[in-house]
Amino acid sequence: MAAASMFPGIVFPKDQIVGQTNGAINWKKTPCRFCGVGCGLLVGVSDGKAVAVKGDPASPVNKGLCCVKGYHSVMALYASDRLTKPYIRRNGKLQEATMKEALDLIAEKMKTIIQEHGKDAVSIYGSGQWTIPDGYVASKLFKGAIGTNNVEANARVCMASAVTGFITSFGMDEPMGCYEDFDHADVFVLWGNNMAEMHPVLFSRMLDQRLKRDVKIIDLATRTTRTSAAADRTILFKPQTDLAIANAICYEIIHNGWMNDDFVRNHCVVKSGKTNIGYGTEDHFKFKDEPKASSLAELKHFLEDYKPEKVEELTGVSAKDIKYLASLYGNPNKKVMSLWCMGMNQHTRGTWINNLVYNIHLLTGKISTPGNSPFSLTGQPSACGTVREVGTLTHKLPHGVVMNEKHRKIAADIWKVPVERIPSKPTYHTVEMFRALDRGEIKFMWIQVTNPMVTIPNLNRYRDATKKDDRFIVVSDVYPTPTTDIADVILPAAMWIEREGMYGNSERRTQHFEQMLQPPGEAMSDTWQLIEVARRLGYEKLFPWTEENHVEKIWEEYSRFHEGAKHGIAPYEVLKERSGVQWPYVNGKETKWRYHSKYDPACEKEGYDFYGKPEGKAWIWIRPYEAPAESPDRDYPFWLNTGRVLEHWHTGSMTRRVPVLHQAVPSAYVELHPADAKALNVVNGDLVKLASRRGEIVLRASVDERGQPTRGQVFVPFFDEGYLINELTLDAFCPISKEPDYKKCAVKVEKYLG
Ligand SMILES: Nc1nc2c(c(=O)[nH]1)N[C@H]1C(S)=C(S)[C@@H](COP(=O)(O)OP(=O)(O)OC[C@H]3O[C@@H](n4cnc5c(=O)[nH]c(N)nc54)[C@H](O)[C@@H]3O)O[C@H]1N2
Ligand SMILES: Nc1nc2c(c(=O)[nH]1)N[C@H]1C(S)=C(S)[C@@H](COP(=O)(O)OP(=O)(O)OC[C@H]3O[C@@H](n4cnc5c(=O)[nH]c(N)nc54)[C@H](O)[C@@H]3O)O[C@H]1N2
Ligand code: SF4
Ligand SMILES: [Mo]
Repeated sequence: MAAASMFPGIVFPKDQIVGQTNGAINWKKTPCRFCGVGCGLLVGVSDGKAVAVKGDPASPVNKGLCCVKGYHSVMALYASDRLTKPYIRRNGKLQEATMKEALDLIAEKMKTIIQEHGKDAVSIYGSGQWTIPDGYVASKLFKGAIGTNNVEANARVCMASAVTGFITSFGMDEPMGCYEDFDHADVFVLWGNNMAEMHPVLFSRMLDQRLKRDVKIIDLATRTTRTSAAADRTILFKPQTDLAIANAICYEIIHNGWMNDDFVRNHCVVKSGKTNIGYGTEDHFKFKDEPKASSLAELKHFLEDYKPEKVEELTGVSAKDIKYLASLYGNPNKKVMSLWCMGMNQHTRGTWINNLVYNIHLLTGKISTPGNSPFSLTGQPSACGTVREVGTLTHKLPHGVVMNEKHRKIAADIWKVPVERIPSKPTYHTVEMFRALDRGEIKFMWIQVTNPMVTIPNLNRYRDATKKDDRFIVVSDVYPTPTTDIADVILPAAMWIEREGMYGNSERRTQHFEQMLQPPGEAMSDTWQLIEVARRLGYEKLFPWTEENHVEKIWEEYSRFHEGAKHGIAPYEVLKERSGVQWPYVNGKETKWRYHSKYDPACEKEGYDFYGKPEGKAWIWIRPYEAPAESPDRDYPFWLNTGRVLEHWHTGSMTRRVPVLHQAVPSAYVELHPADAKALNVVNGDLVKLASRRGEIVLRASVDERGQPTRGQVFVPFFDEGYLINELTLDAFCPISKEPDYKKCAVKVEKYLG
């Protein structure tokens, strides 16, 4: 399998790193910088340089294995155009400056903008690649010190639907299971995630099980990928119709008597919510769901519309295949793990499809025990650890939500600020935050560890917004990007192991890394940049720590938000010592499966206890199929789907600077189905023009190469800043999670004749 490389580790040839080691290599542990799998790495440091990487055999995540990005990760520190100095835009031009000038200017701008336009005119847009201390300091500064809820992060465009899925079904965020489920499940159903390329080490872990036992891997997808090549079955469906497929599976389960009656009676309630909920494409869009008590009888009645034969045409999946899928879930002797990522989250009904996959597991009682696991995979190394747990979203606090007075009091108490300082209303979710910048309500935005001028949907509108006259944009990054291009101030950041920090991965595992290297030039950690500005704003008392002790002190303070059996986190010393520790960490013990008394000390009753919800009962939701915001029509006859490739990380700012990764996939392309290519008279390598209602792009056709979209669909990866596919995508989102749908919009496709 090409997915995960089996090399024992890479020591770079002399021409790639100047000052090659003379022998003594000091190995130190860290989580990988890249994906949410959170592999443990050992980085070899010699003469102040990172010179080698191998998988950490002590890490329960990857047990010594890495993928190509992990093995090459440290090379991403050393490209020749690393940002080492700050820049300030003067008379329209970015000019070198000193760190003091840059930090002074940021603080001064924030002060005057707050004075003239109010607190809600300043904002921060961070990342699931923020370390936990970065996110914690950002939240404390903006929510606790300044007093605005203008805090968002790119995990909104990645994991928000997963979060609202968890909250609406279970009342608490993050998976009940863990990676050990891979070692127990008999059936793996992948709901539109390309695991071979995006979560390669977990994919290898799954394939490894197939070598040892009788397991089945089902790839349910809208596009054939490398994952399909390794799966036992690929079932292709039409975009968005996973909603109907999940309901049809539930229909079959109930109809065939495969429901676990005892489990459902004792541990679940049925709810229904609003329907026809819109798409959020207009400014100021608002939506609030209203859960209503429902019943199994109503669910059964509702599911009559989803008989497999009735949804064949809508979904493009035969009744036979749906029945086959249902039989896997329904078999009482099989343990089932469902896995998903952006196919289900970047979806205008993202919360609903998360709910519906939980329904399948709840109806069959296959949940919260080893191998029975609806498992929402995370994308970024700390979308869980930072954005979800620290709560760097407009409505969130490190414990709970801003709307809840008790939660505001907890935060005010720990932060030592007046409780009135923390506003009780959320302001803007990510898309609306960029709209507010465009409208002029927001004047100042600080962007850290994210590259939105490549990754925000409907990009033309929001790029124009950043360039408006009285907007002030600060960008902290490690390399020049399309986002640093629009900055008024660029701050050079210390990257990953050039500073100390923690990440938290998909399976509730928190991982610490120490500072192993000196950052280049004046580069400074994102945490410390924020602290420097906080002090200039007059909040030195709230951020009293030193450069040497701040990470430890922040951890101690932050831990107070997560005490107790439901979310206790490990002390600093334990984190330093081990290759990751899972929460809830209770009395020195990790919790691997939540909501079952056998594994979870927070359960108050014997057996299952879904203690996030009243009476300890999980919610089964009645959620219909509703169409996407934009579908192909006469003028724009193709689906546009977008995503990633194995070798590159997101916008390619790091991986395209690693020669081997860059050479593997040097530029973006558009994948076409061979029959569509033929009809368009296009062969591999020809230039093709794609146009949506929002923008157009010309790129090289890829036919029968890595992936293959279904007929009537094209796929473009977004790693190449030379081809900004988000100029074409639509900023429609799930009304509950506010996560945009990057997987579906309508485009026209033609051969480009120059
Ligand atoms: N190599 C690499 N690995 C990464 C990343 C990276 O940049 N590079 N990024 C990380 C991050 S942040 C993320 S979020 C993950 C993303 O991981 P994935 O979600 O696995 O990857 P994507 O390429 O974004 O999405 C691809 C899949 O979306 C599915 N899809 C499209 N439309 C629909 C639909 O309507 N319903 C369903 N159910 N599926 C649909 C398609 O089947 C397609 O294969 O990867 C993480 N891992
Ligand atoms: N079309 C389309 N668009 C998408 C998606 C899609 O599937 N399709 N997926 C969405 C998803 S799921 C995600 S997660 C986002 C990801 O989108 P982004 O977060 O915008 O993409 P990254 O390339 O990860 O950006 C991280 C930036 O941080 C910089 N960086 C690295 N280390 C550090 C550091 O220590 N400090 C600082 N300050 N900077 C650092 C990198 O150089 C890079 O510019 O993209 C979203 N956009
Ligand atoms: S699978 Fe993810 S965490 Fe593991 S080495 Fe690869 S990129 Fe890093
Ligand atoms: Mo993501």
